Parts: sequence; C-alpha cells; structure tokens
Amino acid sequence: MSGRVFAESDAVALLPILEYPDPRLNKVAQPVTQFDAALRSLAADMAETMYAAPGVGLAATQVDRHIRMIVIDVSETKDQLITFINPQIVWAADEKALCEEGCLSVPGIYDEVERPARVRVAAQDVDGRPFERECEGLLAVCIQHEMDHLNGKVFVEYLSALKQDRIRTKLKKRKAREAA
Ligand code: K1U
Ligand code: ZN
Repeated sequence: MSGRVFAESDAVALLPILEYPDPRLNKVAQPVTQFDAALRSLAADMAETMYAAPGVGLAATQVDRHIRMIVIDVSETKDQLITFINPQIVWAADEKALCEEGCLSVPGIYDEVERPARVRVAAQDVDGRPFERECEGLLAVCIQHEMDHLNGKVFVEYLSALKQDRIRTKLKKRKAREAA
C-alpha cells in the first residue's frame, strides 16, 4: 500500500496529462475488475507521472484511462504512495474545511473549494485486497478531489460560471503563446 518501490518492472513511463477543458475529463470512470500486471504497470506509470509533475495526486481519468484508480502521496519525503482502486467514501464528517486546491489538469490555477474535513475511504490495493483509510488534512482534500475526477468533475467546475470562463480564457491564451 505504501513505499516507492516498483518490483513489477523498471520500465516506467511518464504519461501525458489531459488539460481542462478537454471533454475526456468529464467521462465517468468504470470499476476495476481485473487485478493483473497491466493494472500494476499503469499504477506505476501514474505514480511516476505524479511525482514528475510534481503533484500529490493523480486520477486515471487525467491520463485518459477511464478506470477507478487513484495514486496519492502527500508526504514531505515522497515515500508514502497510496494506490486507491474502486474507492468509496463510507463516512464523511459534518464539519467542512475550505482549502485552496490545484490540479495538474488545470495548470497554474488555484482556488478554494469547501469539502468535508475528514472522510473514511474503503478501496482495494493493486492486488485487489480491500482496505480502509481515515483521511484528514491534505489527504482528505486530495482523495475527494481525485474521486471527483473519477466521476468526471474537475475542481474548477465548483466555481462560478464567470470564474470558469476566465480560467478557460487564461488557459487558451497561454496555450496560444506557448504554440507561437
Ligand atoms: O488531481 C491533480 O491534478 C493533483 C493535484 C492534487 C491536489 C492538490 C492540492 C489540493 C487538491 C488536490 C495536485 O497535486 S496539484 C499540485 C500541487 O498542489 C502540489 C504540487 C507539489 C507539491 C505540493 C502540492
Ligand atoms: Zn486534479
């Protein structure tokens, strides 16, 4: 469940990350049913892509794979990788927390989103073994943000229509500048 050790293969790959407002970010991901070498290889590639970005989380949706898998590492030391497969929130605190969020699919944009301050998540690991994890702080924010990705929702879609418009314009202008 944790530790940055890739026993399966040493040939990990960096995967391209979809950028908002790509409509593929709005697809709903399907449950994982096969826990095989291909799944472990994708999990390793996602972890490497997240660390390289750098980010603290990544959902399979963001790399155009529409299955319910998430990788997260919120540790300072970047050695506490957690892979959540078929995650479900089984309990959420009534208390809410307002936190500034970022997203590798919306580069350079940060804004506040309100979510339950603590959640309990049931999931499976890459071998299909079930586990539960109590999440608080950045881990709670991150798992809820990533589960939104699996449900086809990007964090900026919580913001006002005016803010979303401004973000789309900003990203379009930046892309045009980069292409010039
Ligand atoms: O979903 C993603 O694109 C990953 C996202 C996770 C996240 C971070 C903060 C709040 C909510 C969700 C990121 O990792 S954005 C990059 C980032 O915040 C970060 C990067 C390096 C170190 C610490 C944070
Ligand atoms: Zn994101």
